[in-house]
Amino acid sequence: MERTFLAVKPDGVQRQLVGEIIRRYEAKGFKLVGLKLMQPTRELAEKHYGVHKERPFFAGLVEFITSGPVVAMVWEGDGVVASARKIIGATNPLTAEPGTIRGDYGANIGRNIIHGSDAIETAQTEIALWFTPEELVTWQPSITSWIYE
Ligand code: DAT
Ligand code: MG
Repeated sequence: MERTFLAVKPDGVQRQLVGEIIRRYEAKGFKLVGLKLMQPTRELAEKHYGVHKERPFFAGLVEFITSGPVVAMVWEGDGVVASARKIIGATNPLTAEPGTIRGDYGANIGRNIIHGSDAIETAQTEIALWFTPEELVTWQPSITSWIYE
């Protein structure tokens, strides 16, 4: 089954949006298989955002993501990578559609509340970067047959 990596960023945690964000993915029917509150090290942040290391916003981005606790999560479900990104909305909260997390709660590209993997391969890399295999839980929600035919 497909998995994605999501992280409520320090702004989302400070703004007390953790419950609201988890609620959206639970309500959609996705399965939570990993969850932890942690303050990322600089090393982890630089690896996570390595693809952006030449961009002018990289230093500020790493500074921001390491500035406080984040809620790191792994969610599972059919098509979860693309669907989770749709629920998150566009990178810039000012252009993100209302109804998306960034569209509903954000007002600045550098404070866009949540990270989500952008592809299945990226998700696998990010899950391995943020979680050990033992931290991921195999379980069967009793409602599965009401979510999938
Ligand atoms: P996304 O988080 O939607 O995948 P991204 O991978 O292009 O977006 O960029 C990673 C993060 O970097 C993004 O969530 C916020 C920050 N960022 C991107 N573009 C930026 C910009 N032009 N100015 C400031 N921060 C930016
Ligand atoms: Mg990205």
